[in-house]
Amino acid sequence: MTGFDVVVVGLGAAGSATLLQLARRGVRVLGLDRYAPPHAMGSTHGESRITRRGIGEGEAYVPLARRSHEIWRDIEAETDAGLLFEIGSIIISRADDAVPRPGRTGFIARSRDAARRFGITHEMLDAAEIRHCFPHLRPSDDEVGYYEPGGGYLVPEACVAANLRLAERSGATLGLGCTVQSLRHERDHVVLETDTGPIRAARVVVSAGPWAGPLLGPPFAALLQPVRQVMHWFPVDPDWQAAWRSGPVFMWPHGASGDDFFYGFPLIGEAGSFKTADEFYGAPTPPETIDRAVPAEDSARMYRAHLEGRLAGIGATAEKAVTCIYTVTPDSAFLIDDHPAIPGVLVVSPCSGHGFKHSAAIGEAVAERLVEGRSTIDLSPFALGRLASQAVPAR
Ligand code: PYC
Repeated sequence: MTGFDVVVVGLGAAGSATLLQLARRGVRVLGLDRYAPPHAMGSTHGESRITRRGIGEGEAYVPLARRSHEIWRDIEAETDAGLLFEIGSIIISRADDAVPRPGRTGFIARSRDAARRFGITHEMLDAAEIRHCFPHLRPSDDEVGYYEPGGGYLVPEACVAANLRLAERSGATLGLGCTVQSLRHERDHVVLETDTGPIRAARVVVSAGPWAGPLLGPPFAALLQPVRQVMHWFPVDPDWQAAWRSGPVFMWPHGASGDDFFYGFPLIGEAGSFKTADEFYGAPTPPETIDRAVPAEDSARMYRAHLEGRLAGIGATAEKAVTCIYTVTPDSAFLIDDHPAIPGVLVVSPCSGHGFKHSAAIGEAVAERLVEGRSTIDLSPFALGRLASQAVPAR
């Protein structure tokens, strides 16, 4: 196959957004995926993803989250799809978490400071106020909340499907069920060897999530580590469903170090169970060999470690549990940069478990970078250089 200006490899959150933005700019673009997105094999499934704008992971992300909300509203208007639900978001943590510190601790302080700096509407709530506003959330007296009324959740499968539908409408070609086996630079183009034959293009965007590392080779194979995660759905008692349906999404660092962490969603639609998860940074697990079964004991541990005593009106036995994959960098920040050894290849890995909310704007920024040579939103904080000497996840 020839005749494409750009091939996007991997059509999850960032890849589908990039495909759409390139097609809208008149670029002859082909999108490849080994499955048929939206699918449940990578990092873009599970019915919901948190979104918020006062981004405690770093102020470089704030413009991405804000712009993404605008783009999703535009896509909703074009497609009639329900993508973004601004039902509020809250981060609950110990009051001393209001003091900035590195890592998960200080998350509230960094979120609040970002919100102040960028004029994002927010409120600080004490424990009694949290319990009053959201009776199903039961912080202890020494905990506080950072509340953003404009936070909420995105529906990842609907976002990806809408991106792909609109991209095709703008002229993009989709190659689904196609696996890219290798990439190499030849003269003035990149050759992608795939299981359906070679493809040539001037530029290639690799947004292949947990499949990116092995495809890209050094140094990315060591820097992008796929890690298994589990999402659990627990039932809500009928008497509590109204409270649970009204929101917000929540993130809750706790424990002595503040490094115990879980997050969750309200009841969505007609569902009688809510989604919740913690984060686990065990041994890297390639997507091909990841154990997708979840033993009941995993959900029982989730209940005991995080939910019991903090959430009211819920059952102790999960109704279902589903695995997904984080692709983790050593510093948990995004990695978006040119491949130093394969000219023409741009690596787009907005990852480490906090990427979805930024993905619409990432797609736009990557398209601008490819078409115009620079992006309106600065992507330099996500450059490879910062990781040059790190190959092992630090988290
Ligand atoms: O980025 O909001 C987020 C998030 C919550 C849990 C994992 N990621």
